[in-house]
Amino acid sequence: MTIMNYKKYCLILVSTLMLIPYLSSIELIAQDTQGWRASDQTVERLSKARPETNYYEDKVPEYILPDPLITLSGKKVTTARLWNNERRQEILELFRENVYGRVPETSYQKSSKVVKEDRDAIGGTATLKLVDITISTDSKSLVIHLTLFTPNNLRKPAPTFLLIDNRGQENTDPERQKKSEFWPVEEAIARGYGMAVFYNADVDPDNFDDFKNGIHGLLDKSVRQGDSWGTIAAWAWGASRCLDYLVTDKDVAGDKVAVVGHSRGGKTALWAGAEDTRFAMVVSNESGCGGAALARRQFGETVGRINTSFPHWFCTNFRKYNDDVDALPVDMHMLLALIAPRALYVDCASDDLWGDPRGSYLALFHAVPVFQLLGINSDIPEAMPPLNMQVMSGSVAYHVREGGHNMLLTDWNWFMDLADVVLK
Ligand code: GTR
Repeated sequence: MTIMNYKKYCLILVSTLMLIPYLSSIELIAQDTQGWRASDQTVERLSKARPETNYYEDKVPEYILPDPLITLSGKKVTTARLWNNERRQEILELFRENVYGRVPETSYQKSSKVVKEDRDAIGGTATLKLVDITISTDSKSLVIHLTLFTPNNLRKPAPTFLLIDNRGQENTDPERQKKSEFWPVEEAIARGYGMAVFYNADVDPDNFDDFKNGIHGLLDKSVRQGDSWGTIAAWAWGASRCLDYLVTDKDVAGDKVAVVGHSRGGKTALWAGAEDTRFAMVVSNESGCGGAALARRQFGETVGRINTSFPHWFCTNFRKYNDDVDALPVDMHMLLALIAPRALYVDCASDDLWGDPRGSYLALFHAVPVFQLLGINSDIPEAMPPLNMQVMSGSVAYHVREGGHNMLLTDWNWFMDLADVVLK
């Protein structure tokens, strides 16, 4: 099935329902229009591979989500003013305290230097810049290597995607000898977008060494606390340092930068967008647990599991909820609400049940009231869209792509469809 927007999907749904009296088989209708659900074979196969993990919808426990629009003191948030002045900050603090951790206040110096510029890249269609962003304290320093392509034929600064690369530099070859759908520069340039990328390990290596290496080694105080930042918060901070440079580059529209991440990078993109409201758009590709997926559903990867497998990603306070996720004072719909009213794309893949496509959609659904409060005309149904069909409404969009855990050109094209509406 090809891509369709939400309006078209609703039109088909309504016209199909009107046909009900004339069709002999209701099953046929259900198949054509029903929202995505995981195939039974996939559920069985994944359950066999990980018997301790729940992949069955009917085994999802009952849960109650905290209301993003009621303050801790019980006030109903009915105005944008109350959201902006009180509730947003309250939720941000809850995520800092309980999930991702706080950035230390240690002072540091920062400088950026364009170490290579080629105005004739990609057959003359683009300008390439390699930028070294150096972060230093009195005793140590590290360099974040930013690669940036911008289209040459635009008469104005380009809206730009900044990818947090968690997959290795073979996906982001500045020479364009190796091409990867994970970062499809040529296609984005052709559609009028800049493409920037940094490698997450430049900021903090993705391994647990008790927070000695990377930016932790530069900025952490000697004794870490339960709310000290983890590696995801460090990567998100790195994305903001790249944005510091991008807003100064005359080829980039600094107020139109979208931060994009896949999986652990998707968790990071969401947190970067929550912490740094200069990002005009956030793309969370298959971010799963600790990203867009509702933690309380305990479907696929759980809080207990992720904190055990990846003890460095979150703050240590998050471990308190390993066996009692209902005690968590937030859930991930509130993280998505922190992006409002800016643009937000959440997507999943049909075989990636570990990342809970339904839980991610529901998080978006339950975040939408905040977008509405802030004046965005977003309205999505509680039922999921069918496979390979995009729901786009106001500044939010969602799709489930057929296939496995990855970020492909198909996904990027749909991200750019939302960007065409909100960033151009
Ligand atoms: C998995 C992890 C997920 C996801 C993924 C990835 O091992 O359990 O949360 O982040 O890695 O980043 O590809």
